[in-house]
Amino acid sequence: MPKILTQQQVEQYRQQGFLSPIDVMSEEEASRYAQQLQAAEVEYPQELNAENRNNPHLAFGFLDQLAHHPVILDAVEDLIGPDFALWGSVLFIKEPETRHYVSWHQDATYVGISPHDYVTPWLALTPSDRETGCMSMIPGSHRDDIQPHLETFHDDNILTRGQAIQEVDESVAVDLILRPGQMSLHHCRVIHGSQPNRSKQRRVGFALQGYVPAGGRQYLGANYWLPIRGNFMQADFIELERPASDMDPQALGERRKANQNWADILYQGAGRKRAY
Ligand SMILES: O=C(O)CCC(=O)C(=O)O
Repeated sequence: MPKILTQQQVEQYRQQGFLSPIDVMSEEEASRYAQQLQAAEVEYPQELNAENRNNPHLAFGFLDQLAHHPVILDAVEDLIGPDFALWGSVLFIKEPETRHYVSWHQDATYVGISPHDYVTPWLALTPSDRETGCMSMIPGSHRDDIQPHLETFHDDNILTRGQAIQEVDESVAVDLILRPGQMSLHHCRVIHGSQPNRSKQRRVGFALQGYVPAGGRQYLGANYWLPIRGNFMQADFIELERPASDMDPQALGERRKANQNWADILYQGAGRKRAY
């Protein structure tokens, strides 16, 4: 018996590789989180900027709260079962009227986690629609293998290697339109991407990337995990600490450790490396 999703929604995720929209919180509450984020960006510009947006939940209490939000976790549990950990998080921010985009890709290509049964909730803190550059998904593509990705390193591409799948039937793509406080959930192998933000407002999404069920492990780098529910950890896994308060030295250390591990994993074998 699912906790908050309907059986039909669980089935839809299995068939299509994504589910959207799911209400997590009110628009007002999401706007308060967006304001908190903006205040933190002003106060700690070295820790939150375009080149430093990975794993902020390890250093900021309000983002740790989102990573443990009961609605998000109940939906995740409905999709992957009661035992899971979080691998990491990314703030996907597109500033107003900018050219930044995300090319068609499958998350599982470079992240080194096996097996491919983990899920990413993407929570909108501002409106995410066609004008602001919402995500689009190719239904059912998670049932295919990993496709060849061309590493473009294009300046406007937000992805680490600017990796892009070339052969995609865009005519079947589904746009995931979210109001602030709603989330989508996507499978680690579904093909997805997003267009630039043509609007006059920021588009802010917080991706919890991803929640991994028991039995999952990292095979390209260290097994640093934030246990979330049930039993996930294995003997050689290392537990990450939650932040006791924003930016405390322990929390910063945890985030640096996780980010260094991510860089080692995400750029493994790459011809070039960017600053994020
Ligand atoms: O925020 C975006 O536009 C893309 C995010 C994405 O690719 C992801 O969450 O896996």
